[in-house]
Amino acid sequence: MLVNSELCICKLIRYLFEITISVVAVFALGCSPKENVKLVIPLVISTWDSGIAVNKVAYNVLLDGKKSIDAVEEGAKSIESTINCCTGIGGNPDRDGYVTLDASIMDHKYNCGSVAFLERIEHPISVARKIMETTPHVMLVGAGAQKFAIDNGFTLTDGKLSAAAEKTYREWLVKSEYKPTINIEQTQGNNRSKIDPPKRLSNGDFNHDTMGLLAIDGDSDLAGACTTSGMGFKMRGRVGDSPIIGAGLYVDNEIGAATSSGQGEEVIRINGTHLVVELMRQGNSPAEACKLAIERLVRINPEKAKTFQVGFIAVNKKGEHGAFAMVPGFNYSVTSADFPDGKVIDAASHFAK
Ligand code: SD4
Repeated sequence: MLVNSELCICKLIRYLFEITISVVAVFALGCSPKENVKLVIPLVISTWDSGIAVNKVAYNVLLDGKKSIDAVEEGAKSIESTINCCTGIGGNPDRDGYVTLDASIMDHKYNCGSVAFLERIEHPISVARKIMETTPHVMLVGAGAQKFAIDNGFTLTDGKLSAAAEKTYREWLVKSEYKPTINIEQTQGNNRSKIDPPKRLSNGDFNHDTMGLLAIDGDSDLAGACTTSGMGFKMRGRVGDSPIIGAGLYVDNEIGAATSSGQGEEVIRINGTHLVVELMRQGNSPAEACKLAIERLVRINPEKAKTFQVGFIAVNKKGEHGAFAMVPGFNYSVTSADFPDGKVIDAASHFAK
């Protein structure tokens, strides 16, 4: 049996041990001691509620002990292989009836790769990774990107529209209205002009947009991926923010990572995700950083800002995550030990409904 003084010594030793662990954690994470250090890794976050299924794929890769870059690639591939409005070869076409794909990927060492205006390749995200890993370049576009893909063993698909895209395209042709509409990718057919989109389509599938995902692996290394068929019915040759490093995706392993969805032209204008990461570097939380980036867009043109959607999601090195959007309707998915089956979080927005 321990006497009082022995108990005190035990407590003291335990106390010193806990302090040491905290100090080590604080220094390892580069944050101030007053902050709550709770690093829940591995972790995946992604744009939209459709990210739940994507996160699951990516999270399982992380649980297998693989790197965050592998996780984000596998997650992105999983959605590229499904038929949906906004990613992969089954997505909505441009106004001339061709599906053109944009994608980017970035690892924890500032390596990055991207493709834009790529046609008839099932996995643009893997082509982006191949460019990153095997060429001295960051970005290949159009016919050159397609040739690179074929030369590297990717199969050329037949280029036919998916049945869903064919139907939506025919509906669109009736009016051929060429204007970006809020949350347009997250809406279909008659719902197209609603600000608040339905979470599921009438066939029960998740209704979703561009897929941007960010992961932290067991080594606390970050990576991100972003894949899209871009704005539906865009002008032929149009490229959005998703394949542009610093616009649709940015990863800085010292600080955090961010990705975006929505009107790409607006995101490019402010180098959106690079801005979000720099705002986190200045000490803002991920949600605050996303909000400040959105507010910059509002300041540029307050009237125009009411007419488009942009949503950012971000995660920092501590595993804190957040999002912010211009108008209501944006959400994101998070999967970690805290939410092993994933959780959808609605993003706050600058404008109310
Ligand atoms: C683009 N940002 O091509 C993409 C579109 C998007 O949800 O995110 N849609 O501009």
